[in-house]
Amino acid sequence: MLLTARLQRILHQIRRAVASPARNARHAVVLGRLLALAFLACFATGLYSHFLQDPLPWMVFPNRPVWIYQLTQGIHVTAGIACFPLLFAKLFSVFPELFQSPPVRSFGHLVERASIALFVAASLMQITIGLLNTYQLYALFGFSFRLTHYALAWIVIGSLLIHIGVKLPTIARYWRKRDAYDGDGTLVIEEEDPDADLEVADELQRLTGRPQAHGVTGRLFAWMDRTPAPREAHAARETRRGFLATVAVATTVLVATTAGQTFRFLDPVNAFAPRKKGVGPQTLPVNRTAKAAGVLATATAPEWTLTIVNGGTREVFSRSRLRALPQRDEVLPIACVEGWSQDAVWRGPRLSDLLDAVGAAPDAHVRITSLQRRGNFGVTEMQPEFARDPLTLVALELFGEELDIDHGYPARVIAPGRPGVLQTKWLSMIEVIA
Ligand SMILES: Nc1nc2c(c(=O)[nH]1)N[C@H]1C(S)=C(S)[C@@H](COP(=O)(O)O)O[C@H]1N2
Ligand SMILES: [Mo]
Repeated sequence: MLLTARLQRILHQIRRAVASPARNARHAVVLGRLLALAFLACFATGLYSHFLQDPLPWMVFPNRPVWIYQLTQGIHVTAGIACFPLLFAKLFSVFPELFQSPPVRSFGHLVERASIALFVAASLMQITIGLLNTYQLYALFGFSFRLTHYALAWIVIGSLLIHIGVKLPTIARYWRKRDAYDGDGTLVIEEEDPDADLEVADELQRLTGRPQAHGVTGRLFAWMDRTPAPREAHAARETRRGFLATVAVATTVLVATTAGQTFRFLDPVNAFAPRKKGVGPQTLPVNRTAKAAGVLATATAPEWTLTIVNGGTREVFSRSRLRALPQRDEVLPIACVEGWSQDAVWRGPRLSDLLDAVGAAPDAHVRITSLQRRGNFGVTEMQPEFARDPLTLVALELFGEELDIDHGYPARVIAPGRPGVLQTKWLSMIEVIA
């Protein structure tokens, strides 16, 4: 009993010590709304990206506008980056809640705190590995980035829904600004569970012989003496506004200086993104070079051919035979899962024409095999909506020049609306699989 009283007293004092006008339920709701928006945007665009790479058999994907994946993945990575300042600000604003006393009031309260702990841990992990991935550091993880990110996404969204459900009364109470502030702009604080806190305060008063302020914002009450002088109320207001302004500026600057890797109009101020438009061979960034993929020798071999297979039918295309086919010019973006993207002008025969050469059915799925033997992206699959898209090319040229070896020479796939990982470079074989 004495021990719990002492623990409660310590918690209570910590809470009073860390209380601040910037730490309040209204801020938690304002930041929570923005975070929920960012998380939902990341979740939806993340599912889209995941299923493009791992489709369920019945799934059919849109291929127009050609930049659809550029947009969804740009939103995914940009919203994920915005989560850093927003999440830290949110944690800052609810920090005193960590020291609630009593720490556990009921079984429901225990579940609530556990779900929030899970949510915080999972979302911190999620945005951190996501950010590392945009710097291509996933090789450091020792686990599959995509599967981990996908599994965590469900944990984040599930615990977020529980969190929103649990906090619904607070969210509703502080949703509208005019309900959260009184006539002269002073924040109105309502205790979530005043009885519990009152009990603690009474107990402490009994123990210490001194009156105790109660509540999450106990110190605020004490400091304002419940009827704050105008100067103090003004100072509290300034603190609150200053905090929100800082978060807004930090988030805006961070987004503005990184989103240029996706959104062209922000390219001039792209200072901190891992990628910059126009930087790379033939002015296009490269993820994996021919050297890293181990294809330098095979890709430059004069006897290189591309084989198209449909069951027993096979056609072998040398470079000159590919060149003899009708050539198409298409402007299509490379849109990497890491968030960078860039439009480029590609030239080569239609994949559809090559599939016709072996009599492939219009609804055939195909497997695309690269010269690359190591790594994950050497073999990819393509659904018929992409394989038969008239814009999908086996590209031989980029920006009017022969493909650079790092962009997939002698030939690569380029299709609209697909993640960069599926735009296979250094082609060797294309087979009908179903
Ligand atoms: N064979 C092969 N193709 C590949 C890759 C790879 O590692 N191996 N990387 C992919 C990825 S992740 C991207 S974003 C694009 C990048 O194309 P670029 O290097 O021409 O810009 O190529 C894709 N094609
Ligand atoms: Mo990529």
